[in-house]
Amino acid sequence: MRREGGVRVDIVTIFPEYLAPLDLSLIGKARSSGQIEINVYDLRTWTHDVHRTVDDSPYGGGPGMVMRPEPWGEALDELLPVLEETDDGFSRKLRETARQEIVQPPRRARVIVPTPAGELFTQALAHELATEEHLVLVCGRYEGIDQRVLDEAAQRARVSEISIGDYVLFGGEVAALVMLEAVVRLLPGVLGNADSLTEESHADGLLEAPVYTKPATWRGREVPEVLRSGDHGRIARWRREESLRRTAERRPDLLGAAGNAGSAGDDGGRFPGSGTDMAK
Ligand code: JAH
Repeated sequence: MRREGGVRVDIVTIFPEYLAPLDLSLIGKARSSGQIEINVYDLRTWTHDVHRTVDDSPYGGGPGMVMRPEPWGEALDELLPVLEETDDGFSRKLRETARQEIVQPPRRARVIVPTPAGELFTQALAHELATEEHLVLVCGRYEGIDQRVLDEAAQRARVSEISIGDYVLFGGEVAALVMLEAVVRLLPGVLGNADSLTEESHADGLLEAPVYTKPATWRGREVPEVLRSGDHGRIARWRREESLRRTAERRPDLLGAAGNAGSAGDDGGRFPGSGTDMAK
């Protein structure tokens, strides 16, 4: 059973072994400590023919195969609860109770479909997904899933087709792993405080400054003096400047984003591209 405030994740795929990394490291730990429930299902369990067929040729022609709707339909029938909603947003079952006490209506599940044709996955979306109580990740293969599956699921759940970037994979499994990793590390109690602070520092939408550890000199290369100075104000200014320099160089698209235009602080007219005495 899901603990209060916890999250349940169901993943459907024709390659359950692809999701084996979810047993490892911090996600594995979050699972075994009950902070998150993750279930992986083989789509072929919802097939009925002897060959356990999940694909067929595309209507309209074209290359490759498309995932047939029937197994997906049965899978989602089983995984998505049917919530009979009334106009007030409450299921009939909860309606009487809701009149008497403050009770939240049951929240519909969130279905995530990894696809290169989706909206872009961002840290903001990771934060949003971390507030859900039931995520269903639908991993397609081949040329994708018959669209009617997602259209029908949208009557029982909130369906989002999501891309993790502009490239094509063999299927949605690895993209599902990426999204889950981004979400699980945001769940309360999964990370220590130090890491939560790292998250805070990303809130300004800039790339992080370079990092160093001991030894102070390695193969003739020195750690920048400022980081060993103990002057926390100077260190903060240096990191800010390095962040801005990196962002301008590697991701100029991020500098137009809210909060960053004209936030160069004391490097005002020099930034970007003017040389300073900073280590590089
Ligand atoms: C490929 C189903 N944005 C990354 C991404 C996500 C999913 C897929 N490809 C790329 C994919 C084939 C079938 C999904």
